[in-house]
Amino acid sequence: MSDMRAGQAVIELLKIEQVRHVFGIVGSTFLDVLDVLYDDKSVEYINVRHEQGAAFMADGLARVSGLPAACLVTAGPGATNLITGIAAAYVGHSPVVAIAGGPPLGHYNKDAFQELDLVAMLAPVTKLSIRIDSPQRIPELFRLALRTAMTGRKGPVFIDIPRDVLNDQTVTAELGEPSSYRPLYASQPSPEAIADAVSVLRTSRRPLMLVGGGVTWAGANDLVRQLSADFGWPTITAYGRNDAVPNDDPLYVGPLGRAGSPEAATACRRADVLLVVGSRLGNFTTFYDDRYIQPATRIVQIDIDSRDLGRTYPVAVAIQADAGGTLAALRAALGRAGMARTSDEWRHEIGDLRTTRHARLVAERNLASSPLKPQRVYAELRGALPPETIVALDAGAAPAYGYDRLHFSRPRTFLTPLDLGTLGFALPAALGAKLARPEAPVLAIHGDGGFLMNVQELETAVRHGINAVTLVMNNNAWGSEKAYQKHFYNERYVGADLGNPRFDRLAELFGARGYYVEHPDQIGDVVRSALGAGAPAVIEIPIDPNEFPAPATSARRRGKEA
Ligand SMILES: Cc1ncc(C[n+]2csc(CCOP(=O)(O)OP(=O)(O)O)c2C)c(N)n1
Ligand SMILES: [Mg+2]
Repeated sequence: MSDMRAGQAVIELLKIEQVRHVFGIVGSTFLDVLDVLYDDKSVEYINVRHEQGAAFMADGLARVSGLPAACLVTAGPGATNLITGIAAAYVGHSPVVAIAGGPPLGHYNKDAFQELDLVAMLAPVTKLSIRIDSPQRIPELFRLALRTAMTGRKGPVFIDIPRDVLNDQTVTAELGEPSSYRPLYASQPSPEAIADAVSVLRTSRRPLMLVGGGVTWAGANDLVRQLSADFGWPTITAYGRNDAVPNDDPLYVGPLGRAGSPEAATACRRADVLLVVGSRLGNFTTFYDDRYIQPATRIVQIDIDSRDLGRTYPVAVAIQADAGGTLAALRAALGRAGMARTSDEWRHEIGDLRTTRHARLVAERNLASSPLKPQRVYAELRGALPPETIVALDAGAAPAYGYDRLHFSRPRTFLTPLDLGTLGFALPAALGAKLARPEAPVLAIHGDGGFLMNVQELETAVRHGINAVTLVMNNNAWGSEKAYQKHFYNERYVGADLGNPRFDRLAELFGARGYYVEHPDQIGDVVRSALGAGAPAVIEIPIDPNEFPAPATSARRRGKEA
């Protein structure tokens, strides 16, 4: 046990969880915490330009590092500005610890300055939302928050600390390791569940693994590859989870779902047993209907959380456990049961789908329009990006072409807004990613609309020396929404068009590097030099304003789809 100031207790409790960066904007409610960082340089306060940016940065850092990440903001608007980013972390199962300093305890329920019921406002987008109303409970309640964020399905938590709980208070705290207050061991599957899964898998003729983000959180990516190699099972990935499987694996077909690969969709329709590992089978992976998953397909679903087991499709076997423990147990049990490799016929079918996809993407290198089509931009990026590159995609049409067109080699290198479709996500998420892995090249991909939603964080990047690169495909429109008006409202455009400054010059005004590229042959060189520039950089590429993908979410699309 030792005595320390309350602000120091907050920092120490975060440091135990390897938190090295705290994101936010300075506010008078929590200066006791910030003051600790004047002397303690092991934690850096990344002071941003809008709290939404802080939340996306923390989310990006948590997704890339696998560790909890923290935001520290002030009461009222400081905390409400976080909400969209915290919602993104919630949808992304990302362990962000959001902390807001609040009005003094005696001012609650008086409509005081910057007083809002933040605990209620944050509750629906967090796993836990609490107020700490006595200094002595800071250690206990921080541990509750960290346990909640890091256990089972991970996710954000919110802590409201009234300013007088921090000001000049002393806390007596024991600073034990995480193992003293939260489980570090994975939950194992029941032997009966494994036996049932084995009997379903043994009857399959065309098994297919659908690999989701839970595999990466469980660190089970290698096990997926081993199972696939042992038994010849092909793999596809869930929406936005392309990095869960090395994309050059000969049995990987592609990403399923919205803007995904048609070949992965074909493989899914052909499968008779789907082994779903760490995926919710959510909206943009499946659309909840039978366009990919056929009614006769039997599903074995593995998830850490019972909430999503059998939630959107009936399952033959539901296994609530860690993906790693389950795949290891399954592999051993299948070996004991003498499970044969899947047929040559199925593997050849998969090989043909891979060949078709490859040829389709290679052909896009010949798209030579001016302005460029986004498809051509991705063809050039595939050749230019080193395999360890981390890519953050924004929402929007031009970024969406990337779901089927980017190549991933290792886990925790693909960050997307997932089913929240949050514009403004990519640039700040990329900054968080770069802080987590400073040695890795990091690229954010934006449309012009989404880029300007958090462009102010370029200044944060310059000031803190966070050298991520942002590529903006500019069609001077909210293109993805304009596409709906084009396809379903006879091109009657309302609220769809935008005007923009030159983004390369805007970047330079911020003190970042700026590049403007019109010719496809220059893309590779510019991307390489921006990634190596040792400074934050923005690359603007004007793109064809009439190139829209068919809108994806509408039921009206069904009839038009291959
Ligand atoms: C915060 C937020 N506001 C609005 C939307 C709706 N929306 C989705 S895509 C899109 C257009 C994006 O435009 P841009 O970033 O320029 O990319 P483009 O589609 O033109 O490639 C809009 C407005 C959203 N997803 N998120
Ligand atoms: Mg646009």
